Amino acid sequence: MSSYHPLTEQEAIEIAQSIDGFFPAGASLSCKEIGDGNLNLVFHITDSVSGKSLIMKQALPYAKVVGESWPLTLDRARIESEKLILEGKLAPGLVPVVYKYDKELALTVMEDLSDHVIMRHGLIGGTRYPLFADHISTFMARTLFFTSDLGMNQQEKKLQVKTFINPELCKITEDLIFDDPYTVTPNNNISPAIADAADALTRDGELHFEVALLRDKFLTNAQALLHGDLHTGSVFATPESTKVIDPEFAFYGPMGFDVGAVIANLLLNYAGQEHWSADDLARSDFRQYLLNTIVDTWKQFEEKFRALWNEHGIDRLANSAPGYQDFYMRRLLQDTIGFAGCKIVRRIVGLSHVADIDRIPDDAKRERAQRLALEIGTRLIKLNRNAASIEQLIEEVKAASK
Ligand code: SR1
Ligand code: MG
Repeated sequence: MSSYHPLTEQEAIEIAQSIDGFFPAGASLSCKEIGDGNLNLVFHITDSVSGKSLIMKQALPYAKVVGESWPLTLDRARIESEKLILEGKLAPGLVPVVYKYDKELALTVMEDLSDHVIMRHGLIGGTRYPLFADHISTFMARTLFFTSDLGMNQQEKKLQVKTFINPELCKITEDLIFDDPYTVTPNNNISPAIADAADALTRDGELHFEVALLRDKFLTNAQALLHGDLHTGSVFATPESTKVIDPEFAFYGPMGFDVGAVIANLLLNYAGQEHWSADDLARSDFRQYLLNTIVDTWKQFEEKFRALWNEHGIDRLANSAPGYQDFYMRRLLQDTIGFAGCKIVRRIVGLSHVADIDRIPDDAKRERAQRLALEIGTRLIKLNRNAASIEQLIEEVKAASK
């Protein structure tokens, strides 16, 4: 079974049975393909007698969301498994355990997190995650700091840049986030109700200037090893636990792209709260919770990143130049805000949307949510290089919501 082909559920069971010592000998396993993402097959394999279970994720040689006309490298499975293993060392307990990686089959076998829910779905259902800001800020501070030139041997880092070169997946991001929303292309997915707002995106020179700068940063700034797709669909959560999954877009890029992704997806849920009626107190309360989570996430991230730098910084000049750390952190905040804006805009007019908005059944409310998200996204993009505090982001969100 070693040459590459998409697995059947029965074949996935046979592979699971061959993993030494995981399931009891002779166990009668069940398997269900549960992948609901854009790119891969995901098999959930269980043994009802022992209660043991695992997940097998197999890359397809094309983007599932579009079909075989969009070929995609299988090497992303290697990148994902190697990044997950590294994250497990840098941020223990915050990612699933990898049991096995099969290069031929582009297959990663990992811990089953079925006792968690995809955070995007949890937020849509109104669940709050009081420990999320603490967990995700730890994850980002540790994975970004210790893979950057501030926190690891700078020659080893260059070798790691080579290992995690990921041109095909980066191209998806470059097109879908930093190009398509600002032009007319059949790749976009625009509701007719917001055609005027989408059209405005293609004619806004000030916006294009800022997006071009952010695109350049994404293309050229190998600052740290990113997760690369850190939205709330890449997080399994319970109120007590957070597990980051799906790092197949990992590559060396600007740190603010990961931090911005987290904030963008909290704000997409914020916009999706249009679902509830305007006088619903619960709506404004949940929105306030989301804004508080954004502020906590940034503040805790900054505090933890600075603490790691002060304790483990390896770059003499970066450690000692007066004002350098403050300058670096301010630039990182600005990048975070700019990338957050880009990630919001792409989920409204680009190829791939989010359920936080699209699941709103009422046409008028969904349109209001889309327009609000675009207003927030474009404001953040225009704010980015002038920002000096996370509170300025919150002010823009509040101004857009009026
Ligand atoms: C064709 S892939 C579309 C999107 O899904 C992934 O989660 C990434 O966000 C990508 O842009
Ligand atoms: Mg994914």
